[in-house]
Amino acid sequence: MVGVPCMWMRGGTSKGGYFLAQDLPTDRDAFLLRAMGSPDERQIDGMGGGNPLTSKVAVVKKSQREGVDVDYLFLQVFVDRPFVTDAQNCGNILASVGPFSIERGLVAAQSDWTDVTIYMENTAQLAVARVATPRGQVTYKGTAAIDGVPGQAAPILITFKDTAGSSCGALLPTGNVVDVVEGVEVTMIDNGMPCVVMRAADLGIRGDETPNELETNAGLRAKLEAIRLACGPLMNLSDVSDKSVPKMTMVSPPQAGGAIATRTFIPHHCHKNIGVLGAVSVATACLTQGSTAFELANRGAGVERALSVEHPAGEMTVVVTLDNDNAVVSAATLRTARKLMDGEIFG
Ligand code: NQM
Repeated sequence: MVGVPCMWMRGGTSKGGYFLAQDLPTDRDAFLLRAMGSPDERQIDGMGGGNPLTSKVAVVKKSQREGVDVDYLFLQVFVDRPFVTDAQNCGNILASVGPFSIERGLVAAQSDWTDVTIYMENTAQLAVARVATPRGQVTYKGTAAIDGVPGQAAPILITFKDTAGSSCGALLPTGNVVDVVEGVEVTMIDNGMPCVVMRAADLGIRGDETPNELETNAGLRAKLEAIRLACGPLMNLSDVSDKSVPKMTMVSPPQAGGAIATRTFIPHHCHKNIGVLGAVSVATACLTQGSTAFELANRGAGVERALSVEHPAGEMTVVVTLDNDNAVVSAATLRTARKLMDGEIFG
């Protein structure tokens, strides 16, 4: 049996396998399902951790594009279903793409920081990740902390530009700030991640429940899935039965001095935190007049605003820059990453 070179890494609050594109076999999806141990709730026969956040893959190659260092394709390997999808991006797994690219020799490290420009193939957009490289070597050690990850690590600042309409073709794919779907007012928005933003109260929850409490609420799950299936075609995502988008975010007034409180289904499990681009889209909804989040949010002021998006394990701060029309033109967030294993994987 031939092993495939692979690095296992934590990126932000997710983890998964990082591959060079050239190393993946031609039966890529079947191989990845075997490697992760899917479909199986526990993924006992593979590397996956029995949760969508630990069943993720990054495929990276040197870019041929002008001014771009590497191309990154994100793949979500479903846990309990035999699917691999490229229909979403992932800003958490993105956090380790910079270090991985330097470690694999695709990008030359500078001293003391190396900016890696990454083309995100899933959505045809760019991100820049600033990686700590003291004396020209990647380091994962540092003093930055992010909620949802124990301990401290080197900071990785990620900046996104022009993410509006990443998968849906427009920031507000229906052309409306609010639509009523299955009797619930929703804001369908895509500023890097297609999200359906709903008031928690309209779904009969408070908004401060634990992910476990929400996952065991069968009525809520059924309602969210009915709304999601109806929203997919309206968001230009066509039939989303076998896709991991749109994400379903329920918002409520901030509970810890932040901008907004969130609980997000991604889409069948409740996120223990919130996705990076998911948070950028929700922060954008907070700043979009008339949205389901607008009146609930502490929106701050000025052309540059730090919005603290609260989630079950703390918060994620999204720094947004606005243009004269108050539209979000760029967003930045802080992540950390760690190399966990470098070796061969067998599928
Ligand atoms: O929204 C989970 C994660 C994500 C996605 C998901 C993400 C993002 O936390 O950019 O990071 O929503 O599937 O890894």
